Amino acid sequence: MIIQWYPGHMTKALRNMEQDVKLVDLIIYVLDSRAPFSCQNPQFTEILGEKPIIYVLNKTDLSDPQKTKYWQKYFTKPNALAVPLVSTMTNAGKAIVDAMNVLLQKKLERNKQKGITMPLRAMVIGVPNCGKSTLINNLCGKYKAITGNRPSVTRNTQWVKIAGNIELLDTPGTLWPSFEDNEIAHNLAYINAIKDEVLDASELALDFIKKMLETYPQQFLDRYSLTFEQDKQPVEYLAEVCEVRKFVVRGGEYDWERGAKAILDDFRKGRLGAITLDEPKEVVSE
Ligand SMILES: Nc1nc2c(ncn2[C@@H]2O[C@H](COP(=O)(O)OP(=O)(O)OP(=O)(O)O)[C@@H](O)[C@H]2O)c(=O)[nH]1
Ligand SMILES: [Mg+2]
Repeated sequence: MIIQWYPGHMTKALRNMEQDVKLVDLIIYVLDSRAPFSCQNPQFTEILGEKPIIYVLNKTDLSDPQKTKYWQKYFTKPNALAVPLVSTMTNAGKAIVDAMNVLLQKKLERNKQKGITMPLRAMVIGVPNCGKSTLINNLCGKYKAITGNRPSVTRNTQWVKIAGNIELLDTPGTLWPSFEDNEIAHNLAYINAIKDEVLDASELALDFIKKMLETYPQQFLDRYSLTFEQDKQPVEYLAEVCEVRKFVVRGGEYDWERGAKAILDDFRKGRLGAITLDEPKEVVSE
């Protein structure tokens, strides 16, 4: 299946980012820790330039802790820190403020010496539905930015003030015009960064089952009390899920779409257990 989703509001959002980046001291780049590599927007590289970055590996309540450790190292670079996080947890934002203080230490000291009281500004960016607005609300302790469990909830940029003379810019989630790597496109679809309406749920679920059998077979099989058999095809597993769940339509046919959506929903809500879709790419030194 070829996956494509690049609505007009994302082009606009990106153009705004090109302007707003000039106003900020730092970037808070939110990645979904279940697919942090896939969440990297190739268009950002040029826009962000040399700005310090906090990579937030968000939703670690849903991802594989071993792989998160790897990705944390991977995204720790000169001038960039990586922070694993659960943005929905009270006080989770403190780790971000701490990271901000580390990355901007020199600037903060200079400002202090000169008696400058300018606010620190950060732009919060990332793919749709990765938790940008939730993180901002966590940091300000109030529901200032609209959130929702579907992609493209935030449609306009919005400045939000938080304690410590810090201002955060919420931005709409953005993707890029074409996914060169189909696996990346699929990972983004599985984590619900791509609108479900542009996807074929049954096809997506079959691809997902194939991936689960390769990477987390036991977690997948256990969820539906299925047994592994060599040569059993994804479609046969999907049929069994429909059977177990009694997803049958009139005439006794399986309700394939309902079964497909149930599997994707189980993954998205963490009911298949802790799963990370992006495999470590290379050895990262300790
Ligand atoms: N399990 C879990 N869910 C989270 C976490 N952070 C955010 N969410 C949920 O993810 C969904 C999307 O959150 P938003 O903050 O609206 O995401 P966003 O990045 O602002 O999305 P757009 O504005 O659409 O780009 C919401 O249902 C949040 O409750 C987390 O750490 N763990
Ligand atoms: Mg948002």
